[in-house]
Amino acid sequence: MTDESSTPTAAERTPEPLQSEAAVLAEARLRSRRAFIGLGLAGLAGIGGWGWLVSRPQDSGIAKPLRRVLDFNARLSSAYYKETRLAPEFARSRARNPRINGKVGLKSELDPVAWRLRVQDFATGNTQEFTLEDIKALPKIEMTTELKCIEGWSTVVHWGGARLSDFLARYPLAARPGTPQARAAYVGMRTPDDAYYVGLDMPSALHPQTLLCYEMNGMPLTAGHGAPLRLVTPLKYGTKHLKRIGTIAFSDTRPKDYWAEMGYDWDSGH
Ligand SMILES: Nc1nc2c(c(=O)[nH]1)N[C@H]1C(S)=C(S)[C@@H](COP(=O)(O)O)O[C@H]1N2
Ligand SMILES: [Mo]
Repeated sequence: MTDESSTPTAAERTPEPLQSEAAVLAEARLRSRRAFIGLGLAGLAGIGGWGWLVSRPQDSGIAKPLRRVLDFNARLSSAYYKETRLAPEFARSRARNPRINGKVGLKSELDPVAWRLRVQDFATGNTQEFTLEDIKALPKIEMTTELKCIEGWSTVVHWGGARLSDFLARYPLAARPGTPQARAAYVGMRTPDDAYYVGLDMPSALHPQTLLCYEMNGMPLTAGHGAPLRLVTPLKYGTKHLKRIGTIAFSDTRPKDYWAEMGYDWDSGH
């Protein structure tokens, strides 16, 4: 497994990638190496009977221990590649305002002062609340990426926000009880009214371009685009870019997903 194998080829790249891609990629490699080691330790713990593998996602439907190990190895490599693949980034001058698309969960008025991000601790089940200031206190990341909708349109957008991975490093709420270096397998997010909801596998959630965004094209998010905080994850279709995040929770089974329930691919990667 060489580093070169995970670098996008010229053909895969869309025009005008930024130089910063190299820096982001280097960081992604570093992070995925750490994740690789972390998953390896967690795997050994499971084989040793400490229960990690047993508590892995049920949708794998695997019964035999050997099968578990094989499947585990497959997941390990898939996690590695997911984290090192990057969506192309564009010159900021190409950014436009996307259309407002999808208003499920945005029907009611939202008081931005009263809003809190509610995150359920995987280990204890307790809910912790965060203000937008808490999110803004994390390192600010800006990126110009393509928002692709399954309906067939796409728009280059300049986003500003915090990495979900930085949030989960600062607040280890996804940590697995007893094995804190390992995390829950999935992240679920919902609007405050629970009307729209998405699920992400943990490698996608920890991807360096998966952001909790509070700015679009240099301006605070508008209500229609998901104020005060929305998800942006440019390796996936727009369906996963949940606007107006209310709640985040972690699980070992796939969280429910609005568009997956309508028959769309659960991962919705592209
Ligand atoms: N809360 C909520 N978030 C949502 C949706 C929705 O209906 N409700 N639609 C999704 C879809 S299908 C797309 S393409 C993007 C569009 O984001 P935009 O309105 O900022 O262009 O939002 C996503 N996030
Ligand atoms: Mo969409």
